[in-house]
Amino acid sequence: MKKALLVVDVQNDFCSRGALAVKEADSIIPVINKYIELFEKKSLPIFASRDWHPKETTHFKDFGGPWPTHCVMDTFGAEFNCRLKLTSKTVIISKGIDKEKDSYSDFQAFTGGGEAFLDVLKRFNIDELFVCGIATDYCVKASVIDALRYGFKVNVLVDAVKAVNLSSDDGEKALDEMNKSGAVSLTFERVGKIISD
Ligand code: VGL
Ligand code: ZN
Repeated sequence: MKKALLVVDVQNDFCSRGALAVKEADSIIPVINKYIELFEKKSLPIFASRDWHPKETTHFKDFGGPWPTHCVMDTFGAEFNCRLKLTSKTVIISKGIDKEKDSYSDFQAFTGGGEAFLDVLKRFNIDELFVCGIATDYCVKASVIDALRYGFKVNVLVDAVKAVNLSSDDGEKALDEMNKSGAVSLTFERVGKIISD
């Protein structure tokens, strides 16, 4: 069984000047790049998810939902931030395609070929995930909780996540909830040691 890195939704619309800009999101990109380099060096799989919405969805305020229009598929806002250094082997998964569901969890995401994320993880023999990205209080949290539910060991890379914080402590509360559900909080130095063992 193997470890893998999951990079959640590091897309233009969640970064500075984006339609749903998450405060200080850009500051974690260099840290995420260090994690990517570490996993790549050890030949461990890397997965990158993207929020990938149709133009009209009940996820958006204009159609009764909670959010401004963001990450509309095939637009600039939905592209990965250009400073994110994804490797050529990175497996990209997309979620939020449904017009009537919010789909925050990466376990509702699919590859371009239509394979569900859980099936991809099984195919790669993954039993432990290291999760970073945006947003701590939505897609990171939902993905971590689902991963734990499916029986994966889950580590949250707390130096490489950022929260929307509609309320100022949402990110902290989300981390508490993930830890209480069984996730372990880690930072880069410790992960370096774990991966090298
Ligand atoms: C997300 C809000 C709306 C996320 C996606 O990726 O965490 N948050 N859509
Ligand atoms: Zn969204």
